[in-house]
Amino acid sequence: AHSYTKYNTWSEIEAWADTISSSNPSLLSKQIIGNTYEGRSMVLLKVGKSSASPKPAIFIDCGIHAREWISPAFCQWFVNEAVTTYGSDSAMTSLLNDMDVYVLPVFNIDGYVFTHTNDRMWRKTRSRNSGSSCMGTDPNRNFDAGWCTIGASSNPCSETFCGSTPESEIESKNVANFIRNNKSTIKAYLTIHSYSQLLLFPYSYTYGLAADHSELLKVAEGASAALTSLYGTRYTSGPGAATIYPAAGGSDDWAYDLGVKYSYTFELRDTGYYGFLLPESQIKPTCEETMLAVKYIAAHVQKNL
Ligand code: 0X9
Ligand code: ZN
Ligand code: ZN
Repeated sequence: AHSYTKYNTWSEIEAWADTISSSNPSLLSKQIIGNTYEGRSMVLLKVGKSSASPKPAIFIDCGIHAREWISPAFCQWFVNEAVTTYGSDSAMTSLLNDMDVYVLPVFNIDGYVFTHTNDRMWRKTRSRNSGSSCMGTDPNRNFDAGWCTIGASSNPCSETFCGSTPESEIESKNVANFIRNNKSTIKAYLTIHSYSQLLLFPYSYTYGLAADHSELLKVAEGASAALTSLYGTRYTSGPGAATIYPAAGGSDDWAYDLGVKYSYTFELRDTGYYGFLLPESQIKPTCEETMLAVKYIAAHVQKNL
């Protein structure tokens, strides 16, 4: 059965998305943005008070990398916090009155399923590569942002294989199409990964600084401070290339260059003791502290609409 404090399977998440959206029709709606390589439906939840006119929005995705299980757990937590605190928490109420939040609970569903059934440490998609017996592409090297120029591999057997072309993966294409189609409303793009306790922003495909570098840094530092205030978890913020490593083809850089100014990558707990195998006992504290950072960024975006 589904629980917010365990790592749910894809079938539990899919059923949860149905239940929570039917139980909260005034705040939640569900749509399918396309299918995965193996034919699963990519479920997207729109969280926000219904309104006659289109609202500005924040897009959040989780589970780009299959083995980073704390990430989908956070997206589920966020949706639940939104529906349970709307009407009592003033920041959440104001946010959902003024904006919509699109939440993609699992981006790389085929990979996520594979980590439950075959290989807990799988990272990539599960597509076939012509001329190779190695499977999958790194979805976070598959976006059209300096594609495959640095920190990515053209070898299908690599964990950072960039794919045969930008958006060669149907999952990347579906997400990119959704964001392109809603470009005029999407004001922020947040993508949730693990691990390392970092809050990254563009660029990662170059050491050059983003045009909005100083604002992005200031907001990241405020968000990190909010996160730390709960349990003392320490985060480092900065541009991807200098803070973690240069790596092209990421969704954050792509969204930023499309015009989504507030583009951030979270690397959640921990710093490597458990790594990708973060115990379920850490789901609640990790999600609660991350909520504070996400709400800090959201409030800044809302204030600057
Ligand atoms: O390498 C990645 O894709 C991310 N780290 S992870 O350990 N979750 O794989 C960092 C992504 C930072 N942004 C870009 N490289 N664009
Ligand atoms: Zn990742
Ligand atoms: Zn809470």
